[in-house]
Amino acid sequence: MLQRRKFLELSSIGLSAITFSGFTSKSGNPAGKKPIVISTWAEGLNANKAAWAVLKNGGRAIDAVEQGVMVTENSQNCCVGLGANPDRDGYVTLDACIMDEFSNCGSVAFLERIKHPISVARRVMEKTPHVMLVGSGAQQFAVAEGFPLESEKLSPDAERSYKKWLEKSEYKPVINIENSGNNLKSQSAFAPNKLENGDWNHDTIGMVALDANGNLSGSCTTSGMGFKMRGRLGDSPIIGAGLFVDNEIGAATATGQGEDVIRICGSHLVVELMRMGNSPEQACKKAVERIIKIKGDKARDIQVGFIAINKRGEYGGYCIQKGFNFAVCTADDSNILVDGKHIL
Ligand code: SD4
Repeated sequence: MLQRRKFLELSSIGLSAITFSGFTSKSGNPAGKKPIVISTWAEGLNANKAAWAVLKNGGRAIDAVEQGVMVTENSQNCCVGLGANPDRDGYVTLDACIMDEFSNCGSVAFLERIKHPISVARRVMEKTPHVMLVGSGAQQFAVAEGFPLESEKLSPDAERSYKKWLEKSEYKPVINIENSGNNLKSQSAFAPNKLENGDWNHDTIGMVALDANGNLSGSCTTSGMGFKMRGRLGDSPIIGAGLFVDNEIGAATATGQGEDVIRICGSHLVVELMRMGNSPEQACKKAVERIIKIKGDKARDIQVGFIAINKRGEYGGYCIQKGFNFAVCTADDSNILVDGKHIL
C-alpha cells in the first residue's frame, strides 16, 4: 500500500521533480517508463544505444540485451571481451549469462577464444537442455555452432598490463574500486577508467531491459577479475548471482567482487526484495547492506554494485562505495550516466 501511494505521488509530481544530474526524483524512486534499458558502468552508454535500437522498434528485450552487451564484448582494449586482462597465467577467460521473460536461461563460463560469450550463452539457452556449459566443452559447443575460434594473442593494452603485473606477480585481486575516498588504491593503477583511445574500462557489463510489450530480460558478460587464478569464476555467469529476471516482478544484475555477490545470491535477492514491495533502488540498497553486514570492516576493501528495474519500468542502483555508475536509456535522446548511491 505504501509502495502504491509512493508510486502515485511520484506520477503526480512528474518530471519536474527529477534532477537530471542524478536523474532521481526527490524520493529516490524514478518514475517508471517503458521501454527502458539500463546497464552497468559508463561503457553501458554505448551498449544501451544498440539495445535501444531494438527496443524502440518494438523488439524483444532478450534481443536488446544480447545485442547491447555485444558492443562491449567487441571493444578492443582491456574491457569485457577478448581484449580484456588475462588470468595470472596469461589467458583471457570469459563468462556470460542471459535470461528471458519465460525464465529461460543460458550461461557459459571459463570460455576461451570466442568473441561473443553472450551469444553462446543464448545458444545454450535455446539449443540445449542445459543452463551452463564451461571451459573446453563450452568452446567446443561454440565452434560447433559456427562461432569462429579467435587468436590467443592478448590485446596491446592487456599485454602491457599483464607485463606490468608480472613484475611483482602479487596475487591481490581487487575489483572496481575507483575514485574511492576509502583506503584502497584503485585497480586502475593499470586499468584506468577511460582509456586513451576512448574505450571505457571495466571487466563486466550487466544489462536489464523492459520492452514495449512489458517483458523483461537481462544479460551479463565479463572477463572476470584481472590476473585471477586460472579457473576462477565470479558471479557474472551464475543465474541468481550476476543476473536474475522474474517477468512478474523485475530484473537485476550485479558488478564488482563476484565472490561477495555469490555469497548472497545477489541478483535473485534484489528481485525478491522487489517482490516484497521495495523499489528497485531500495532493493539494491538492501542487498548491498547485506554484503556490508557480512563483511564488516572488510567491506571497505571491496566494491559491489547492483542495478535493477521493475515491471513498471522504474529503475535504481546502489553500491558499497563511491565510484560505481550506470547508464539509463529511455529514448533516443535520453541515454544518461547515473552515479550509483553508495553506503560507505
Ligand atoms: C567478477 N563481477 O568476475 C565480476 C567482475 C566485475 O567489473 O564486475 N568487474 O567477479
